[in-house]
Amino acid sequence: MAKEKILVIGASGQIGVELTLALRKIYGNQNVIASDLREQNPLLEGTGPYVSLDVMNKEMLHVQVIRQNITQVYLLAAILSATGEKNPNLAWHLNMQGLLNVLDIAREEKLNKIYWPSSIAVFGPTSPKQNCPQQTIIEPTTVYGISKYAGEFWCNYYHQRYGVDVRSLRYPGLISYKSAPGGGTTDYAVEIFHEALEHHAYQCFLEEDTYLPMMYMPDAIRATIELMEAPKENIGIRTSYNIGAMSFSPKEIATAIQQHIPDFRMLYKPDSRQSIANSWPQSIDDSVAQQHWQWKPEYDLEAMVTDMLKNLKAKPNI
Ligand code: NAD
Ligand code: AKB
Repeated sequence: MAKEKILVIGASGQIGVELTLALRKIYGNQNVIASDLREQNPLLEGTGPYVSLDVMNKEMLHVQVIRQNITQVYLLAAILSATGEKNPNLAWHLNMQGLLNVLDIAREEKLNKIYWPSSIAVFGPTSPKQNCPQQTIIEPTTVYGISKYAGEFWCNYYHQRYGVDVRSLRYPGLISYKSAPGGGTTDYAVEIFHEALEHHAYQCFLEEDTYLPMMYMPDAIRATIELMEAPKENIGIRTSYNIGAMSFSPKEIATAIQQHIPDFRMLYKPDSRQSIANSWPQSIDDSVAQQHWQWKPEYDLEAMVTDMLKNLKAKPNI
């Protein structure tokens, strides 16, 4: 493998922690530089270099890329759906300008590869609800979804016009035990585990029959690495690939948890996140990713619930 030097921006977040650790295993600890606006996540401490970095400060970002001989950037800094609706201007600003800063530097410094995640939030109420296809009507109604859809076309533009090898996945809601989620509509599917173990009860902010596309973090990390390692000629989609794994409702995940914690009780008190969830598809068609780079998820609802509870019981302080 050619020597790569990777910068992960937003490394202290829900995905960043696990992706940084996975990349360090592949490329070597010293070759993966974690960076974030906030302090280093404790799980990253002692595993490799960390720099404090604001992706909005293009000059400082450029200096770091040159100084550290960076060849690849994974850009994870963003404001997610629920937080974005509280401050739409800030969400648009960070989600767009952060991406444009990275794409510009990638073009100028001829970086090898860029990774930037999109989301199932690009889809809106007019997209198909079931098995939502790769190409379909896309009319997002959240600022987060609008920023992701615009971002996808910026990636496509920088690829076509400047040859930047930027790759992207439309992640579903991600479920993980190592680091907390950062302000999304699908966060209930992580919170539920902590509350189930601690209090044997959870008050869900979505209605019981709200189906959403979801994925367990190990599958998301593997998908990301498989996409990034796929031969260039296999990457036929330069906006962003649909990927799927499972679809469930709050009621279904509660029932799956009750198989392990029989007295677990679920209460429902929908809030403003309900309308965001209602605007998204319930399940995703990822057949294009399957064809282009052989994507295949491993975890279904039962396997994910079993693994989450096993890990959270073993390390309750995570
Ligand atoms: P997160 O909120 O947990 O982490 C984002 C990180 O970016 C945080 O640690 C934050 O401190 C950092 N950050 C914020 N502003 C920054 C700035 N100006 N400069 C540098 N760092 C900054 O988010 P996440 O869940 O890890 O998501 C990462 C990416 O994946 C985002 O683009 C998100 O839209 C996308 N995504 C996530 C999910 C999910 O379920 N987690 C689903 C779909 C897409
Ligand atoms: C969110 O809920 O905002 C994220 C996402 C699906 O992009 N988890």
